[in-house]
Amino acid sequence: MKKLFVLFFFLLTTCLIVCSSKIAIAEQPSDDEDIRTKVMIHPVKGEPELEKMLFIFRKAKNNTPPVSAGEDNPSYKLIAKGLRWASLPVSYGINSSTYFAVVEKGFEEWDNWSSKEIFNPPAVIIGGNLERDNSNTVSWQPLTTLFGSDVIAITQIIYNTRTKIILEFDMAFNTDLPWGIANPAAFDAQNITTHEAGHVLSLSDLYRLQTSELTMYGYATEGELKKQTLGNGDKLGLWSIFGK
Ligand SMILES: [Ca+2]
Ligand SMILES: [Ca+2]
Ligand SMILES: [Zn+2]
Repeated sequence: MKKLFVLFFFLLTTCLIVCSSKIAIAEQPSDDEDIRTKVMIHPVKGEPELEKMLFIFRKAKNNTPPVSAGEDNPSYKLIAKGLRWASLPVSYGINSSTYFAVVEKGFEEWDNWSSKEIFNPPAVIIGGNLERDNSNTVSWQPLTTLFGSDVIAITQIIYNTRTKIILEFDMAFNTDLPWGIANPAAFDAQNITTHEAGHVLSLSDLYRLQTSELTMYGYATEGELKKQTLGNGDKLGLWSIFGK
């Protein structure tokens, strides 16, 4: 009788462990599922071959990354194979004097790991929008009304679906949230820029918790700085587009 009880207890414990680990696996967000809710694709008026793709960068949920998460994770995801700028370097303008230098650093982090010159030094601009106007812009704008109060930033790229040439990008940072430079209570402008610049290169977001230390991980928090420096997967993605 005692043996039977021990066996029963053993089976019950095993079942509980297996079941709970199954649930934990099921809760891991898959890249594709999450991307469907955070990427919007629109046609471009009067230009039937063109498409706009909008990436929406949201505040992190309180998920604890597994111990296996690290900067050496090799994951990356391309928006589409063969999508590219017709010529380099890409020129762009920034509408903020406060964050001008750190935004440039965010873009240049990708240049630092490539033998290609990908981005020109930025220009000072006034305004900035998400319009198809042949000008690549980085601007601070209120985004909460249109995209929700957890939206940190958005990046839009416009490309030709037939030739796969990227024609334009526009990036906007939500002025309804606190911004700063290495300020624990605010979103770090360089940290967020480095991530958003990955979309300009045609890299997509990653959502699996194992990728949480990479620049292209699709969530960020106030005070976070880790996206300023590329991880292994980010570099592998960069090199898959431009060569090493
Ligand atoms: Ca450069
Ligand atoms: Ca534009
Ligand atoms: Zn993103």
